[in-house]
Amino acid sequence: MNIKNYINGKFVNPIQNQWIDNYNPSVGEVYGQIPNSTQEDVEKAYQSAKEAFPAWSNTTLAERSKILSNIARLIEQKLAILAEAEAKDNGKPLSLAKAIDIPRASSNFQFFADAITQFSSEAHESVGLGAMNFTLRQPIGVVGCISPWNLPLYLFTWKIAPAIAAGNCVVAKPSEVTPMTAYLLGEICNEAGLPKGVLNIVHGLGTTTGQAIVEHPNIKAISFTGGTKTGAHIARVAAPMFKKLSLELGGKNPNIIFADCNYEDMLATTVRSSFANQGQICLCGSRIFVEQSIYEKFKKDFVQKVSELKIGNPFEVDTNIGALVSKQHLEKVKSYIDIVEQEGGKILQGGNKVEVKGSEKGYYLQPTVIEVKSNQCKLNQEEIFGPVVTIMPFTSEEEVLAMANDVTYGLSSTLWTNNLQRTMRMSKNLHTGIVWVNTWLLRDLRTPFGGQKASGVGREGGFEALRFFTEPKNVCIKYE
Ligand code: TXE
Repeated sequence: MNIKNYINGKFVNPIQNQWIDNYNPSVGEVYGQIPNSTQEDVEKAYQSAKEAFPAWSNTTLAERSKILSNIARLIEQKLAILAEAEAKDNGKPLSLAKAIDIPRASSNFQFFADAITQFSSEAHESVGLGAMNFTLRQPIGVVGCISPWNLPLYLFTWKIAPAIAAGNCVVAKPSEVTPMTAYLLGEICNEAGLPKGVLNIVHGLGTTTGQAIVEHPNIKAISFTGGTKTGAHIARVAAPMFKKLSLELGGKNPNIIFADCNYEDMLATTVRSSFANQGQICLCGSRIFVEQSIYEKFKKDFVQKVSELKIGNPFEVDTNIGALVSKQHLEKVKSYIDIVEQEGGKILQGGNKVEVKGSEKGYYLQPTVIEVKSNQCKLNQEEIFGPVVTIMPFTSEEEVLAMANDVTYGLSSTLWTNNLQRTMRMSKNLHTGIVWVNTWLLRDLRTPFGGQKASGVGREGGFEALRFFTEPKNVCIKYE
């Protein structure tokens, strides 16, 4: 199954005719090829976007809103096809793609179809000076959107929807590891009536295709989600070009559990926040801290629940844990399990690769629970990004707050307590861009989304996203 680039509303081969294998991780086999686009392909995509920009940026908000709603509706209509494509490309359970990934991709477009009709600006009267100021928020022009392999269509559309809603035209690159649903989005955009050239999708490696987008002199803003190291590289390339940058990077998120929590709710949600999407979500609570008085009980109950999770082929209806996204990622995650002893840890559950019947060559790993003695160990300091969590006890708020904040990342925290004063104290002092209290991954798309420290720069979501994708201009008129 060869897929093509989507440029100027058409599906085209890469100019240099370079291709990369596309794997189905659940069976460990190549099932297609994707373009490894070069700078020439990116230039062609840029030219299409540039030509489409004058008309698109002058399209009425009502017209833009209608087209984005069409895209949202068509994604919903094609849920089954898109979910199957996602599960095949990423290895995640089909049930998860159906319940989360694809519906959220549709919501991303519907949300910004509505938001753009409500996005306003400010005026400031210079009283006594006979002057009036108003702020224009104009689209930037051609922008670049680069997304990762963990939530492919979900994160791809989370960038594209606000970018085009705000009147920009886009050169977008999905991860080369999970290109399929991005490819299918092209046809949906044509069917939805999106004018050609407004969205262009180029496939290929980050170091070639992604790099060409970031260093293109006229692509004036880059919205990126992916690894922290890659984000730092992109910032080095883009900074001297004074491009606007939105960087959503890795996380090493604390899950802090006090004894006064709603225990059953906490336990069920903690299994999800630990292992959803095989733990390949930057928001997963990968460092679990439990108040001493319930630590032994939690340890026993949590290990029991984790042992009941079903590892299987993503297309089996009762699969909870599918395949990891690639062989190299499986090896990377396993390399952390292999150092548990030397890091002073103890594997309480899991830790082994799994051979799934009928999918023997797939990339499967048991959900793994590791007890650690110190927050300073590599297992608590580095993003593993797989079905691996650590647990350790704490005895006071001060102690757990210090450990929670003592990492380079600052994306999200989860806090389980019913004590209001403690909730406010902890929420105000946790160094993360998001704090979930008595829940996890409950998402209101109006809220600012993103992290601090090594988890990135800038925020996505709601009007934050529309501000990122527009340039504010102050117009000051003297009339007296
Ligand atoms: O991200 P990459 P990957 C973390 C997680 C994971 C690590 C690598 O730790 O193990 O990042 O994951 C493109 N110029 N997260 O491989 O490599 C690349 O082609 C321009 C957290 O997915 O950063 C892909 O499209 N683009 C994250 C995208 O960047 C480049 C979710 C992400 O690739 C590039 C996923 C370059 N030089 C991984 N190099 C989160 N926060 O959600 C790569 N790319």
